[in-house]
This record gives sequence, C-alpha cells and structure tokens, in this order.
Amino acid sequence: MEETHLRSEGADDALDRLLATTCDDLVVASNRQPYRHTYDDGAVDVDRPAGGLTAGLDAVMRRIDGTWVAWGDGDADAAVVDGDDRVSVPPEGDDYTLQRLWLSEDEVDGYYYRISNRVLWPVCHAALATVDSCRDAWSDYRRVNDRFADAVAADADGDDLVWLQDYHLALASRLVRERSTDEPVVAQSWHIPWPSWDTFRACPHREELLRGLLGNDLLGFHVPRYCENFLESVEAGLPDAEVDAETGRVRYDGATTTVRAFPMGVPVDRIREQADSDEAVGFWAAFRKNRDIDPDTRVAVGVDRLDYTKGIPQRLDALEHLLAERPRWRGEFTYVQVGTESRSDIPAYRRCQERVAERVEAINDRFGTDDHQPVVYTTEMLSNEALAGLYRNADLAVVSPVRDGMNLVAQEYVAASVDGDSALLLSDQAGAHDELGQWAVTVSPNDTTGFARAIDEALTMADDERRRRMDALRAYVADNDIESWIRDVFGSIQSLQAAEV
Ligand code: GDG
Repeated sequence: MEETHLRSEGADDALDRLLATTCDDLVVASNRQPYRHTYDDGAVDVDRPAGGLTAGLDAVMRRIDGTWVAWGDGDADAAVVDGDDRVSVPPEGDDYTLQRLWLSEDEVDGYYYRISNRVLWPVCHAALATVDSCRDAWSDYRRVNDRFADAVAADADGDDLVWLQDYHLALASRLVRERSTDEPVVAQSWHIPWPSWDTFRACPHREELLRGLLGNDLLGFHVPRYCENFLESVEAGLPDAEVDAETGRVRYDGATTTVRAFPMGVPVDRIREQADSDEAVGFWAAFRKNRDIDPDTRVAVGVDRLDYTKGIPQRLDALEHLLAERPRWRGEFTYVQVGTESRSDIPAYRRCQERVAERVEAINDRFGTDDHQPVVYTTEMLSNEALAGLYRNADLAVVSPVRDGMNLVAQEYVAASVDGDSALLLSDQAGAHDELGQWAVTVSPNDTTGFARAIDEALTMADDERRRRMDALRAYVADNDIESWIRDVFGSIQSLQAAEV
C-alpha cells in the first residue's frame, strides 16, 4: 500500500510505518470532537483535548493526514468551517481535517442525553435501576448514527480504514458498510465495559445494537472479560450468529467480526514531563497553601468526572469510617477530591453532585478543625500540568468506581508518580484492575469497613513494599502506553488484512 500520507518518518519510528502501511487514509468518527471553537468576548477561541482518548487519537491523526468526523458542539464551530463543514486542525499545524456534523437540539437530547447516557451507559455499567425508558429517543439515536455513517462513507475508499469510537456509534459500522461502494476496513473501539448477557438482556434495543456492532471487521473492548461477555450476548441474543469463542470470531449476515481485547493506555512520556514541569511544582505549592494542607500530613487524591459509576460517595463513606475508627489519622491525613462536572442535564448526575457535596461537608463538620479540613474538594477543571503535580505529590490515589473500564486516572497517577514512592488503591470493579490489580491495594467499593482498612494499609505499608509495587505498576503502564494501544489495534487490523489476501 502507498505511503502517501506519512508525515514524520524516522528509522526508529515503527508506529509511523505501521500507521502508513495499514491504510491509505484514516477516517475516525467519535461523538466528541478533538477541537472545539467557541466565542470568548467576541473572539474565536479553541478548546484542545484535555487528556485521555481524544488527546491520544489526536496524536495519531497528526501523524496521518486523515479525517475526523464529530459533532460540532462549539458555539463558534460553524463560523470557521468551509462550505463542506470542514476545518483543518490543529489551528497552528493544519495536520488533518475535522469534519463537523450539526445536530439539532432534539437529536442531541435523544441520541446523546437519552440513549447514549441514560440507556447504554447505565446498561453497560450494570446500573439497571438508572436505565431510562427513553420513549421515542431511539429514532434519534438511529438517525444520528445514520448521519455519521453518511459522512464517513463519503470519505472512505476501499483502501481506507474507518475507526469508530465508543458507545455513541453502535449502529454506525453496519450503516457505513451499506453506504460504501468500496469496502473500507471498519473497526470500532468500545471504551466502557460490556456487561454479562444477564445484564445486557435488560436493554430494550439489544438486538439492533448487537447487529449494528457486527458490522465491524474488528471490534475492540478493554479487557478479555468484556470480549467474553459480548460473545455470550451475541450467542444468546442473535440466534443466527455463529460464535467461535476460541478465536473471538463471529459470522453473521455473510461477514466476519473479530472481537479482541485492547487495554487502553495513557501518554506516559508526556505525563512524566508534566509531573516534572515548573507549572506542576508551582500548582502544588500554591494549592497546598491556599487549601491549608499541612506539609506533614499524608495526602490521598481522587480525580473523577462526577458520575455515579465512579463510587465517590462510597469512597467518602470509607474515609469517614477510617477517621472514626483510626483516630491517629485525624489531622494527619488529607483527602483531595477533584470532581469535574459532567452530564448535569441528567437527574442521576445532579443527584451524584449533590450527594458528593453533602458527604464532603458532613465529614469536614465532623472531623475538621480550625487548622485542618480532612477533605479538600474542588470542581475546578485543572490543567494537565496541575493535575500531574497533584498526582505526583499525593501519597496515595483512591480509584474506587462501582463499575468502570480501563480508568485512565489510575494509569495517569502511576505515570506521574516519578518518585516511585506512592501507592494505588484500585477497585476490583474496574477493568483496569484486571491489568493492574496484582500490584495495587484492592478495594471493594461498597465494603465500607474493608475499604477503610485498605486505606489504612496503604498509608502504613512498608517503604520497600510500596516501592516494589509502584515500580511494577510504572513498568506495566510504561510498556502498555497509548502508543502501544494504537500499535496493537493497527497490528490486529494488518493481521486481518493479511488473512484476507
Ligand atoms: C471513559 C471510561 C475509559 C478528569 N478531571 C480532570 C481531567 N480529567 C481527565 C483524567 C482522565 C479523564 O478525564 C477521565 O478518564 P477515566 O478513564 O478515568 O474516566 P471516563 O471519563 O469515565 O472515561 C473509562 C475511558 O473512557 C477511555 O477509554 O478508561 O473506563 O469510563 O484522562 O485525567 N483532566 C484535567 N483536569 C481535570 O480536572 N486536565
């Protein structure tokens, strides 16, 4: 295949070579866009990807001159696109094309707020009591997937690769296939858990979702357990499908989908640099001073979107139990919670925000003094450098979702722990635990007593044991970073292509 779009080739850069030899062109589609234009005092401003998935994919797109299709949700987005709704990004580099889709208010409500976030999110996180009935919203979800598929198919030729992201686009791969005259390879990464069939069967749209996802040539989940759950769901939910659990292949409607696990990683080198930066040092010094965090106290940190799956109230219960049962930590221990606002239009999220604020206040009322607040809470969105400074200076990270996928915060914390002397507490309900659990201190998020004991254990762990575990975590996270994830996905696509020849 031609290497027409290779940008930065270096002898040692195997990733560039892999990207260039896998496809002529790459078309990525996701709900969230990598750059968002907004008005600020009449001038146009650009928001950039803060972290996680979008930043990782942006780095790939900058290496290939591809197209990224996404919902244009910025108030100045329409002002900067050309006649075909395209804009070159990043603004200073013109490295690739961002193709924007405009969604009506009704479409945003039905596709994004209702089906994506009030049906699929709770179903996949096994929070069935939170699933909304969502009446006629399914037609919006279908229509928006259709519009994404139209945009993608218009851009993708036979030698191209279409890479769909996440649960917002579950129907898109089949629709792309129906619309494409050539046959691009279609892959999809699912970034949240896939539940057992016994849970998934509660989804009102289960058959259409399974059929939609089987339009992919390659379907990636975070860990092998989610692949097994998906294959089990296909077997039970689509009697016409032939499932080979050994190879992870499904034959359905004349085509084959390969199902694989790709545990997602984080940009380790960049996070290490951020943790070492002057801004990180400055942030931590100022934050500690402004929030009265005594330099002699031990510090734990939690960083989460304010989402009911992240288990923040349960974590605060455990912290309160710790302070009640182990008085030695009163005045000697500070827990910093960064809780960024998320999906506030949804009642379950507003309840989560209120509950977190109430629990923080109750603990500080009970155990706080004039000199010391045991819980420091901020809803401010921190810069990546500030976040890395916080991670680096915390003795402990508490990552305790009631259900979660790869949880990037756990990995970012490890990457930023450049001094190697901190500890990670990790919920056994996170997919990340399948990978990192052997070196973390494991918690069961709803077991308040055991959770409090685990925090105490992490705080009192012998130095050499803590270092041994953190060294192993750091090595794992460095070996399995975001580039390695992308290499694995593209490597699998190449294997599929080779098998077809
Ligand atoms: C979903 C899945 C899966 C948060 N506050 C700030 C900030 N963040 C960044 C973190 C991290 C990201 O947000 C959160 O990522 P998580 O993985 O922890 O959680 P979800 O948002 O639920 O992500 C998850 C992920 O998709 C990717 O596949 O791993 O399982 O649920 O990157 O750093 N970043 C900055 N300031 C903040 O205040 N800069």
